[in-house]
Amino acid sequence: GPNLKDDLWKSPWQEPGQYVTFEMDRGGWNNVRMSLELVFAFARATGRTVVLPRDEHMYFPDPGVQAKDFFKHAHGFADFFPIWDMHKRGTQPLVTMDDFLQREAYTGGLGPPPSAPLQNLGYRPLRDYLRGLGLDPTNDAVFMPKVNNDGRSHFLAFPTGKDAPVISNQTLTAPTGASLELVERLRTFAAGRTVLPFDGSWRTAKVVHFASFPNKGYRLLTHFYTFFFFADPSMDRRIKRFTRDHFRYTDEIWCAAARVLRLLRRDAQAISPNMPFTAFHVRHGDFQFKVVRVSAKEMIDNTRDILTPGELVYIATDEKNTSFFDEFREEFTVRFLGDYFEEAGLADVQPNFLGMIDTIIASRARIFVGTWFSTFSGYIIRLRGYYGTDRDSFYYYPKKKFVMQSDDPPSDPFYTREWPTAWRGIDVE
Ligand SMILES: Nc1nc2c(ncn2[C@@H]2O[C@H](COP(=O)(O)OP(=O)(O)O)[C@@H](O)[C@H]2O)c(=O)[nH]1
Ligand SMILES: [Mg+2]
Repeated sequence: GPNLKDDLWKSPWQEPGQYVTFEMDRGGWNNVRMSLELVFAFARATGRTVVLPRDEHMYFPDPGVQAKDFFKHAHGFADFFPIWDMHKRGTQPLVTMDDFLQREAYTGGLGPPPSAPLQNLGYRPLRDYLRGLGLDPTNDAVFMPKVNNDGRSHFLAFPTGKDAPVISNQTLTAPTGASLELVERLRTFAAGRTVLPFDGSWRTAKVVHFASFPNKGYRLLTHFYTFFFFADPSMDRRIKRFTRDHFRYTDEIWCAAARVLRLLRRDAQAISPNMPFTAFHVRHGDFQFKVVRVSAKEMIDNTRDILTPGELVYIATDEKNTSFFDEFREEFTVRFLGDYFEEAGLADVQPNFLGMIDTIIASRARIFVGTWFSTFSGYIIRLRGYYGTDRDSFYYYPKKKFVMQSDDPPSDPFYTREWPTAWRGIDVE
C-alpha cells in the first residue's frame, strides 16, 4: 500500500497553478488504463494537478454474461480506482473538469474562454476548446504534445532535478559531462527511440493537454514506465510505486473477485486437498490479431508441459460461446466467471466491472497463460509482477510462451506485453 514517505515527496519541478488535462482513450479498457497511468505518472513526476475528465460512456464490449446495460452507464475513473484517496492524502492533487474550467478557463487564464457557459458546454465543444488552445501556436498557456506512433518512436526524458543538465539526443549520441552509467541506462531505455527532453513547454505551460486524437498523431498507447525516463533512478522507482500503490481496483471490485476466488478454491480442493488452480485468459471478441486465434486443442497442446493433469482451469474470456473450450473439459475441470454468477452475487455488480473481476481472479492463479498482444492479459501479468508471481506466467502462442522468464529490457513494440522493469526492485528508496 501507499506509504507516508512516498506521499510526502514533492516534485522538484512543482510550480503553483500547473495542470494536466487529458481525454479518455477511445480503445478498450486496458488502453484507457494505460493512458490514465501515463497521465498520472507525468503529473506526479512534475507536480501538476490532474484535471479529471467528466464522466463518459466508455467502450465495454458485452462479454456475454447476463447483463444488458453495458452502455447505459457513463463512467469516471473513480468508479474503478479510489483515485480521490491520493488527493486526500496530499500525494497527488486532483480537480474536476468543471471546477478547473471555472477556476482557469472562464477567468481567461488560458486564453479565450469557452464560447458557451459552463452548464451548456457539451462534450464536443469542451474537447474542441481544449484541443483548439493546444493547437494554437500563439497560446503558450496550453501545450498539446504531439507524440506520433503511440510512443514507439519517442520518449520523454527527465533530468535529475530542476537545475540539472537537460537529457537530449545529444546525451545519447555525443555525451559530454554525463556519467557512463547514465548514458548506458538511457541507451537501453531508448531502444532505438528519439529523446524528447523534459524542458521548454513541458515545464512552463500552465496546462499540458494529452489529447486522444489518433488520426492527427495525438495518442499515447504505451506503458508509462516505457515512456518516462528518469535520470535519477530513485525517482523512477518512486513513480512506479506510485502507480502500483494508487491504481488498485476499488474494494467493490476486489471483494467481488474474492467471493469468486473462495468458490474457485473450494472447487479445486474438491478435486484434491490443497490443490491450487490455473488460469487462462483467452481474448477473442473484437481482437484484431489473428495469429493468436487458435483452437482450444492447440492452446492445450502448446501448454500441456506446464499444466497439471486433471487440475482446475479457470478461463477468463470474452468468447461468449463456451463450447469453444470443450477440449479443455476433456482433460481438466473448467470454470468461467459465469459459473459463479449467482453464487458470488455478481448480478448485483456493475456489469462493466466484470472484466476487472476476471483480471483479478486470473492474477491469483498458480500459473497463468495469456493471449499474446492483449493488454488485458498484460495487466494480469503486471498484477502478478506486483505479487511476485510473474515468472509463473506464460503465453499459449509458442513464439512468446516463455518471454516472462526473461529479463530483457522493454523494446518495440512496447505495449503488447508487460516488462519486469515495472515491478522488479522498485521498493528500494
Ligand atoms: N469479462 C471479461 N471481459 C473481457 C475479457 N477479455 C476481454 N474482455 C473485454 O474486452 C475488452 C478488451 O479490451 P482491452 O482491455 O483493451 O484489452 P485488449 O484489447 O485485449 O488489449 C476488456 O476491457 C473487456 O471489456 C475477459 O476475459 N473477461
Ligand atoms: Mg483493446
